[in-house]
Amino acid sequence: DTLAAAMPSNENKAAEHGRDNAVSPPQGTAVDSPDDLVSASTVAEDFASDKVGDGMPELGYNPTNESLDRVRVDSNGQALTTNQGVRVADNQNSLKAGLRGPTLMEDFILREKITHFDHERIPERVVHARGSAAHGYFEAYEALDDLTVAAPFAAPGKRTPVFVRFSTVAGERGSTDTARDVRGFAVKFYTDEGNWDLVGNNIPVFFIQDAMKFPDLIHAVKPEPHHGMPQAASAHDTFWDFVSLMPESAHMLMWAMSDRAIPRSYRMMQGFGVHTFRLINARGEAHFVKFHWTPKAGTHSLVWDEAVKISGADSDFHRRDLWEAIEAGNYPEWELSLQVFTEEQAEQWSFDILDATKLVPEELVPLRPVGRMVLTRNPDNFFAETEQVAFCTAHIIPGIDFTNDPLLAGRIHSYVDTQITRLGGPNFHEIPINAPVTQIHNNQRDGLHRQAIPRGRVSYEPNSLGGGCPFQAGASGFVSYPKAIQGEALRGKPERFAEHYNQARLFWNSQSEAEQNHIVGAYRFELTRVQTPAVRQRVLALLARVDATLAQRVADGLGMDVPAPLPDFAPGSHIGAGVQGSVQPPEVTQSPALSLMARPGDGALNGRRVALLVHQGVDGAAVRAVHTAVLQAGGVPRLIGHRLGDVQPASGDPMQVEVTLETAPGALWDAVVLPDESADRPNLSISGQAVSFVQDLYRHCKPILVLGHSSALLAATGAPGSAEEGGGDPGLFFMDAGGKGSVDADVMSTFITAVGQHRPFERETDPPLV
Ligand code: HDE
Repeated sequence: DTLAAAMPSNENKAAEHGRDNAVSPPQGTAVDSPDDLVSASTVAEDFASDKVGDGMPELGYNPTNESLDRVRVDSNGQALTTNQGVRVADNQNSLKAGLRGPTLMEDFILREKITHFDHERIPERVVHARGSAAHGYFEAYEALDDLTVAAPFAAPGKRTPVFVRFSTVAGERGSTDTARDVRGFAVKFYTDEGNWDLVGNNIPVFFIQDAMKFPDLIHAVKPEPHHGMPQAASAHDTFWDFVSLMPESAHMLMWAMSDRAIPRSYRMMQGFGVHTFRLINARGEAHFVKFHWTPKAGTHSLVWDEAVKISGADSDFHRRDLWEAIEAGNYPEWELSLQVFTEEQAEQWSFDILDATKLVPEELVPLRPVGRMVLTRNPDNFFAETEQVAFCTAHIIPGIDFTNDPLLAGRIHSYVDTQITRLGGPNFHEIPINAPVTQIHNNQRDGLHRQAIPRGRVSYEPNSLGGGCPFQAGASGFVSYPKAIQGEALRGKPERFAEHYNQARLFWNSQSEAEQNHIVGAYRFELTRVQTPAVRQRVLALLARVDATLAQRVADGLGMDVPAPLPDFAPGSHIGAGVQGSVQPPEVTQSPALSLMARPGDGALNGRRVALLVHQGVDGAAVRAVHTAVLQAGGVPRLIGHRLGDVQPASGDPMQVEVTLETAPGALWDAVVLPDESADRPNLSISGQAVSFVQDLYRHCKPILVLGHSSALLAATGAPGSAEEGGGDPGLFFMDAGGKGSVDADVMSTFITAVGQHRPFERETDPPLV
């Protein structure tokens, strides 16, 4: 089918897409050199940086693949073997004493197979169990000599291979992708100075200030221990009980109840290092830094009703989206920016930069773009790569160092520790996906699953028998920043940690109207699920301290009165006044950068999915024209009908229905194109399935293009504006194509632009009209 053949595909994996220029790996061996993999120069041209010119490794090729090649297996044309490499003659029948007799102990082949199977599972991650990952590279725009000696920033155009894993936090390994949750954004840089893991989230702050509270937080949000419900959801009593007793979570809760917690795609969310880190330059000077990843495709989200429906229709929604984009050669991209500031600046601020519940407003410290990250290759094997990858906040390299953030301290301990259980021993760094591209030399020895075979008789230092090797690197190795430490050992918090509401309010004040509506809706949904009235009450008291309107609107949704605000214990507040110092007023009370709308992205369709509804007698020429336009704009057009197979348009060749209304309901699409259908010759408009398909797209504020002046199908949904020319709805487009085969280029391009801009929220009402 010509329409299908026009779909883009990943040049790195041409063979898997049946392309002519495919380079298939030689049978039974590993994939060969990078040169063979990059078939056409098109990849190189498309992805050469406009900022830095030619990059270092082969473009479109990920150098980590090279180190993984030694373990990559391709069984094409090969006979089945045991784990000892013995060819297996019969893989159907166990060895028996007579055909109806007992199975023999002697059957080593059966026993090996079953034994291995019995041990196939490993423990899932305690948090962030559900995730999806991809390979790619980071490319520096410029040398950051003034700030850091960190290897990825050593030269303009320098490329460092990365492996990136996105995740939800609360759900189990098989849970749904579109749960309301924080998303993990973990990047492993395989630098030439060793591995650096930047283990961040898509939200720049956290629920708690001190690692001491992390197990409590996670116990509260995970399924309740007596009955194991609910899965992958914060909408239950124990979560809200805990956070309402921990007012420091007020700020993060605002983010978690916002559309940030239901991203449209992993490709359309920001990433943040969250903690303040340090950058160290060659002179040993330190600057504070916050890390920001900004998606080229912009920051875009789902709406809640849609997220819930997607959960049912495709619980792998984000995993599939990431996979398909990369397979299609539509490589996701982020820009890395830094917020760099000094200790003196930080001293002046009303908040403490060691407090992970606070962000540094961009109005105080603007973002400095320093490079970009592109994901170019899907893993070959989910378990070997995505499941076994071990991110650790303790993995830093020369040029980067920690701060005293008390949350970070706990993490530096936790990540290595948890891998030892999850991956079965202290040698998880030897698993190929975790191994640095630099050779490891030290005197650590043995342990479960050891791979390396260290030579010689020396495994201690100092030694003379090994010529003193491996030797200490001195100044060319990792030197901890000599930060001054003073004071007594005590349990407590610094003064500025006591203020919890200014930035929650800042966030609320910085949201667009639609985003504020969604926040209210999210609190209402979650608290309606909460069964204990006193917990609802306490959350309202917390919200009352953040913003009176917000609290009132949520209370209205719950049929409750707004209680007195929670007491504020911050020094200088009405209760704490005169007790101990005082808290300054916030520097910034509105920050447009905190709205998702602030980063609309490049406006391209970026793999957004456009449904073209078809039936017998449809205007084929118009459908084909829209298909082409969507494809050219970087979208994914698919023909949808009641049943798979051919439909005969009014004129021209038959067209193939690729997806059915039943298997891919409306919530899965970013926009829809409705065929010209008049009331006197009804087709899809008399199908309840088609009507609810379009209703969902309407309700979720997605662009709708009607081929023709009006549509019986749209009218059947009861949507306002379904009459001719849309009645002012900015997301409804009517295109005169009426069988003439010509399309209105202006309407087409406004429709495409609207899809790239994501959602016209003007249509939204609460409750929804349709
Ligand atoms: Fe994690 N976290 N975390 N976390 N975290 C884990 O490590 C932990 C925190 C984050 O894709 C675990 O390998 C503690 C903040 C991501 O594999 C575990 C504390 C941020 C991932 C762990 C935090 C994160 C994890 C579970 C508070 C954003 C997934 C499995 C002191 C900056 C990485 C594992 C991947 C995973 C502990 C708080 C991000 C148990 C103790 C803050 C993205 O070690």
